[in-house]
Amino acid sequence: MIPDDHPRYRSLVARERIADAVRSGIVVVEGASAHGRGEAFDYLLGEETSASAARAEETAAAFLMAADRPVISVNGNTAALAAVEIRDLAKASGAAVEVNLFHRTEARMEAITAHLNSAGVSVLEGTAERLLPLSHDRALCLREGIGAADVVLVPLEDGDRCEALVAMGKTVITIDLNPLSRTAKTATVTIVDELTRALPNITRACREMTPETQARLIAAHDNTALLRAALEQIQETLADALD
Ligand code: PTJ
Repeated sequence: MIPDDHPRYRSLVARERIADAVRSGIVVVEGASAHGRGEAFDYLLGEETSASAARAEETAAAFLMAADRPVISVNGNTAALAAVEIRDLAKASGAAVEVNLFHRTEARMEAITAHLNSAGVSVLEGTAERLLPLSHDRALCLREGIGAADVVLVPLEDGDRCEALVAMGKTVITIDLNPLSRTAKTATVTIVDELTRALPNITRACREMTPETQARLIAAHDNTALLRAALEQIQETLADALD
């Protein structure tokens, strides 16, 4: 039991969810390590959505709403932490949801799909094909899902699939607390924010999007500026740490 007046309540609940999901096979042990890395970067970012992250979230919503075939790619960590938030974003944006795993087994595919279904997410199913030029199982995706998508949201991603999707001409949006990761540097839109803070903000922006705002955000988008702002945020946190 985590007392709700604990100063690190939110972080402890997230950690508990990851631990439970490791026990149920939804998250791999490596996913717990990825979560810890995210926590460390979140500390350095001040554990709140910065102005530049909020801008990235609005821009992500603009790209999702402008897409013909948007897809949200879900891995174990994302399913464990944010199944309900994924449901809400899928509904607000019209995006399809596909499970795509680095550590892929049929048992995990089924467990994650069942977990998402129980949160009200409708998950694309079918026969996955090796459609991406990658030697690992993230290459496996659905022809009518990620294969045909023009915009793909890939939270907590590893870099080479992001690169492959961009090379295929797709717009790739990522959510990654590490602004130095290969994914962060390669994606079209990088949201340097915590997953469960970022998703509701994107959903709200999708619901409120107007054609004018959508066009303005897409035209003005500069991912390097967003990454630079995230690094400046970390520098500020460090500079103010002992004040
Ligand atoms: O479920 P699978 O088999 O597909 O495996 C998923 C993991 C996460 C194990 C796999 O994709 C992986 O190894 O990812 P990486 O390369 O560790 O990248 C994960 C990135 O997400 C890291 O840069 C973390 O800082 C970041 N991250 C971790 N937790 C969060 C996060 N970013 C946003 N919100 C979080 N809660």
